[in-house]
Amino acid sequence: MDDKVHIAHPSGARACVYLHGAHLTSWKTASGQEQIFLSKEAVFKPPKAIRGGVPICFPQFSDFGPLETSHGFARNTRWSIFEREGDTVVLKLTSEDDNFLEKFGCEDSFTLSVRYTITDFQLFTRITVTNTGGEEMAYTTALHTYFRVEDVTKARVEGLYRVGYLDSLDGRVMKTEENPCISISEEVDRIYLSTPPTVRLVDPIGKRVLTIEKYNLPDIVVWNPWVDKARRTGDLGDDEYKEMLCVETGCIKPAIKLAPGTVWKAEQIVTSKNNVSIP
Ligand code: TA6
Repeated sequence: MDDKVHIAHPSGARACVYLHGAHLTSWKTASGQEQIFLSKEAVFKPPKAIRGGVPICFPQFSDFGPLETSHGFARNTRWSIFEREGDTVVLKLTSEDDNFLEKFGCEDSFTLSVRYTITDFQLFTRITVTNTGGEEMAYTTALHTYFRVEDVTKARVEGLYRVGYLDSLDGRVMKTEENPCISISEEVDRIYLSTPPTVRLVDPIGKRVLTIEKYNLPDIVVWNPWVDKARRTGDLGDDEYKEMLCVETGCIKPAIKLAPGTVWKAEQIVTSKNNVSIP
């Protein structure tokens, strides 16, 4: 059985999703432009997470949870296809799919689904978590999206002005964003909390503006490894940090608490404006 699914839109837009981690690795808009970064060194061999694309961090983001596995296990596990038609695919992972208790210490009973839909210039990602157990479950989650940029030193993130963030490069001390636009000239690893519903990623050299809208995903991580961390990352080319910028929407702090038998939904909508001239 193939390990990836292709979805397409009549406009010519198309995307590719691996069953391994329900991992979107490519999204091209109707203009044919690739919006997602994928490392040339990426390893497509479970249980290694694919470097680039959209790793789904669940049931925890980084070490924001009890598991030893950073970013949880959903991104390293094979999901199954639940629904598929044209411009949409729905993939599912349930706690019955594997022994996540023995392997990772996860005691929860859950169903996790992700629904990708594309239009000519938009990517809709809807996440649904159902607590199928008899106990409350707590989790953190994020869409760890590696956006493609032509030159990260010229790119910027807008919309986080005066938002508080945990600086992962400084003991996760709480700081406030003092710049209306976030630009990248060194390693950046920040967890912005309780962010506005919409932010923008501007890629002047690529002539693209990506508008990221989110529902029920209050937090945003901005990450670029820069030179040294890129060199230390085996599945990332030394210079590839220049072509990527992670803007990751999620629920990181506080964790989500889901009562038995209840459902949690969240959605991210990315709209890409291509061939725009940007000052
Ligand atoms: O989202 C930012 C981050 O938590 C960074 O600290 C860095 O570790 C990145 O994720 C990549 O993590 P990974 O486990 O995929 O190498």
